[in-house]
Amino acid sequence: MGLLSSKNPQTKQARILLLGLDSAGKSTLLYKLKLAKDITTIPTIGFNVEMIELEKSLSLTVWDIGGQEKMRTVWEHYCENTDGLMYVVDSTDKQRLEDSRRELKHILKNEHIKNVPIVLLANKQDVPGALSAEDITRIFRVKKLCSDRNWYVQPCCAISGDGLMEGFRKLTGFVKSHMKSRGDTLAFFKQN
Ligand code: G3D
Ligand code: MG
Repeated sequence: MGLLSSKNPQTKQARILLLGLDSAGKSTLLYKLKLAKDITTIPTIGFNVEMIELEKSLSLTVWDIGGQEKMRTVWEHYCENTDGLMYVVDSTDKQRLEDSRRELKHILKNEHIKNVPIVLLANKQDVPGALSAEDITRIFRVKKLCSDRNWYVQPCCAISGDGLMEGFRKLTGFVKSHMKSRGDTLAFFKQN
């Protein structure tokens, strides 16, 4: 695992937090994107960091913080300077949906990520009986929870990779407009 810096000096860097309960599929999807192949995952102890460049102008540094109960308490320490959130939900783990929603609701209150865009990944769509992206949107009450930011719920399967690029592309678009609006605000303050 390495943190590569982009060769193109014009490339902007965005910091993305990849969150979700343990076993949601965070590490699987990160490595699927990075290596474009399946790997055997081990439970994340501490964190993994990977750099993903989907387009020339923006490079995403994705922080995969562990989702075990004791790690969730440190999520908020990683919020500063975050430009985008990717929140992974195990769409088959109906027993822990409420836990997942509660953790998301809690982290979204963090001042550092106010208005920061989010994509929720409704993962494990390959499993029969998995809840759909629409189900997750409704059960998580996403419209209300994320009313102060851009959001999108993307169905995916981290093992096959289906939906992953779509989810990260959506987030990239959100992050670019978020960075632009933040830049515009800074420019406004400099002028006035
Ligand atoms: P985490 O990093 O969020 O804790 P992992 O989760 O990436 O370690 O994944 C936890 C388990 O879920 C792994 O299985 C992994 O293979 C499985 N998984 C991840 N994504 C998918 C998916 O889209 N579909 C299916 N069917 N399984 C998935 P194991 O058996 O190694 O615990
Ligand atoms: Mg992991």
